Amino acid sequence: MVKLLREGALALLTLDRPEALNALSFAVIRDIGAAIDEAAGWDIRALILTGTGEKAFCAGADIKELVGRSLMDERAGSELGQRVFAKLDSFKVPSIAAINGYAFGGGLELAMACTFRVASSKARVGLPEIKLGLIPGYGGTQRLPRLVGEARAAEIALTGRTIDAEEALAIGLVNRLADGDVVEAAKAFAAEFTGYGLPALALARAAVRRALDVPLDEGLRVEADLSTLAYRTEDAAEGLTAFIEKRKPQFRDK
Ligand code: CO8
Repeated sequence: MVKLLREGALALLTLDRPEALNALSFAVIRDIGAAIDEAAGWDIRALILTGTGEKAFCAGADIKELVGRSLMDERAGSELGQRVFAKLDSFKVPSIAAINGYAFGGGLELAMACTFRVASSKARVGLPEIKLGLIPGYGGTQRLPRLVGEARAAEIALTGRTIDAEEALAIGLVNRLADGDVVEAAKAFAAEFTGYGLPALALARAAVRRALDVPLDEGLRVEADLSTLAYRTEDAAEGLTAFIEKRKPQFRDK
């Protein structure tokens, strides 16, 4: 139900359940977790996620599985999704959701757990859980405000309305719109950062991720610590020397 491929420096994870618009059954969520664990052992510089078919990235949690569960099962289900999606958030290299169509509910939550989002012009996203009498349970209420601000996030979660690709770009929910094939656009986006050293990429990501979690003075302390760490890398010595010698740096991920 999930395909994992390696293409040079990239891993490509594809949700492969087109007959259900790539909906997230609990088995699919477990498969995503296993695929992320497998990709973590690969020598890669970015991970791209997408969905099979023309129509959907992912239509959300498998609604048919959500009926008639116990309170404890419901909580465990939410925690499973949160845990698996957190693996993306903390994955060793940046991840990009290539949103090729619908990304609703858990599908948008999956995309939001990625570092970046690229959307096709026909992408449609939203958190429609409210229409089912539910609320998001895979991180949506926490990650959406961090991306688009509290007022917009509340509006999106409380109305359950559908957001088109242009609006998603305008509010910062996606980073880029794809002119043509969205996976190709995601690969082109990845190429903008995969040439840099992995230590600096990881430190920059870690510092930015802390920004909205801690008060400014603490965040600035984190930045001072992490930027000092960056100076200590061999890549920094190479980058600074290469600038002075007017040549292209050869980063070695050290
Ligand atoms: N779950 C299961 N099956 C689905 C889902 C889904 N989320 N979405 C679509 N499907 C299935 C349909 O049942 C249909 O199957 P079948 O042909 O066997 O009836 C097939 O996929 C095609 O779907 P449609 O015929 O509906 O296709 P349309 O193009 O007409 O509509 C839509 C596309 C608008 C995306 C529509 O399918 C839709 O509204 N889907 C549901 C979207 C939604 O509400 N998603 C949120 C789900 S809730 C959620 O994600 C909560 C996450 C956290 C919960 C924590 C719990 C532990």
